[in-house]
Amino acid sequence: MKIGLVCYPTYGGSGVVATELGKQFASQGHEVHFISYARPVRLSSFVENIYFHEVEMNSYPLFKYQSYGLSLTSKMLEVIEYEQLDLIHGHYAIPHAVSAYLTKQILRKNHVDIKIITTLHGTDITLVGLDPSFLPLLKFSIEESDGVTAVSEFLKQKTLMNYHIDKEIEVIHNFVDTEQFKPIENERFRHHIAPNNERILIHTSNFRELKRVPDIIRILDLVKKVLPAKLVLIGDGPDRSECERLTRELHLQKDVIFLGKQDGLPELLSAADIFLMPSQSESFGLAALEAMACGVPVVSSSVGGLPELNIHNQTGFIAEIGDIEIMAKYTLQLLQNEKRYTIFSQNARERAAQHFDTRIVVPRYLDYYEKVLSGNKQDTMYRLSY
Ligand code: GMT
Repeated sequence: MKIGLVCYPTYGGSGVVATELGKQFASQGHEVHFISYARPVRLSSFVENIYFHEVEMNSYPLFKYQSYGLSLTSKMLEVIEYEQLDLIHGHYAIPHAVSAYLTKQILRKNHVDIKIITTLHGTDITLVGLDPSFLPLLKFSIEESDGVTAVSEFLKQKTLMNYHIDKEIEVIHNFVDTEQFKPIENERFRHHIAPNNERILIHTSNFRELKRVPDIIRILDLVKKVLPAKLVLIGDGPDRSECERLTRELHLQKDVIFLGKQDGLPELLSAADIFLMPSQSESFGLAALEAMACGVPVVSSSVGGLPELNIHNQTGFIAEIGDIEIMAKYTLQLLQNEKRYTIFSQNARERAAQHFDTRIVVPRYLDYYEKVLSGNKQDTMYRLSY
């Protein structure tokens, strides 16, 4: 199959899912064409069968605001025609589903029928798309997609309810390569972070407000009143400065380690004891899944799709948004009971491997592609000129 994957390239779950999906397809012999404004972060080196097409932004004095959606449409038209793609799969609805719709209409005029699939990831539905100015456009472009998937049952229901969408939505959860994300001994890193054998809490995100990273620093503060602990924060984003300020205010400079954006996540996650995710909104929680695959139990909020991943009192604990006291209490319950901790750690790893492993979830996307493509009775006809 020749597959076009359209995604955001930066730190963020949707780009990671698209990239890992593309790598898996390519390893199975499919030809994958990524379309984005930059090379996706997890696609740092050459991979056989993967091609990358950069969306160029043309500037012109008249255009005070450049339109990424239009530039993306032009690039999609070009790639579909010249590479003769079978389908386009957009990750994150805005603006990918809108550009895909426009592309489809333009190609139709040339008797080319390209199938478009949209995967809804989270804030495209729960935040950005709800803006009254975006809502009708988003609803329309989702309804016009040939196939729509959502990364959790929660997100599916939210989409059907908030947008009054009359369409089948297939739930395909996030996935993780459990041969890559697995418990890995990393004494050097552990000793560097916690030289006196302190317990290690960890969090990875893009530090947006909805991740509630300041809550994590406050949780560390409470945990430290009972036992020695450190907090490793991986990633970067708008809230980082506020988090550094709070760290100073609470006199935790020596205990909170800001690592910024990092590669080599399996080694770093494996060195930690607990992964914290107190998000305000989370459609699934890919970062938590990656930690679980490394055998790290998760203490999270109960929002969105998190309960579909993190099973309360088995793989970790869930609590109400903002309830940092209870999150600290749950963290301590695990850290102070070695036997219980070991069971939770094994449960977390097992849940990741048995339900969300790449080898289980990726074939579901391929099956879904086949289903959508088989709705196409006519053979796709390619014409290179308009
Ligand atoms: O918030 C992020 O981390 C980025 C965002 C995205 O769409 O790029 O992530 C969303 O997609 C991930 C992959 O499907 C999900 O695991 C995250 O839960 C989801 N984030 C939110 O819903 C806030």
